[in-house]
Amino acid sequence: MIVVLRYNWNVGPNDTRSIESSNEDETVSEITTCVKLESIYISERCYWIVDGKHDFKESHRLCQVDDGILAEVPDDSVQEAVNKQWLSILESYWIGVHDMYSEYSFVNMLNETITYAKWGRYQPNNIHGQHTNADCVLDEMDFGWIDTVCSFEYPAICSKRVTCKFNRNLNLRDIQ
Ligand SMILES: [Ca+2]
Repeated sequence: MIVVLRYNWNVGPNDTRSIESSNEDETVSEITTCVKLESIYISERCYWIVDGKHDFKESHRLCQVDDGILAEVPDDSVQEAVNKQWLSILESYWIGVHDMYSEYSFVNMLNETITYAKWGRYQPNNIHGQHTNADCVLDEMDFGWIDTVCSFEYPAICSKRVTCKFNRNLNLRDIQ
């Protein structure tokens, strides 16, 4: 007899994963969660906010302390979920996008050229051309992304890539 077992687990407030197995001897369970307090899971990443306001580089360092980076925003689903979660509280915050290395060539904190952006109107513009060091990107409520001066102090969002892992120590028959 083939028994199909389905297990569901929550990896975030709106994200449920499931696994199926036809083998009772297969041992599977999910162990990856966003463990940091008040972090949320979106698009295979955990997101959380940095305490206080800091400049861009210090914000990134504080993300790294918790094994993350200044936040990746890879697509609209992440942009909208992060905004919904925190913009009403923070109004604006650093995300992990900058053009420090080459003007108007924006990369993330992994030095990957960004493939998604949510620029506000007339952005990026080096603060209307008045600054040549407006190289760090802020997400502003009701406006979108702007490039501004990296030494300014703002709140920040961090992210960490996570993948679902399977713990082979638990037998399905034991957890039915
Ligand atoms: Ca710039």
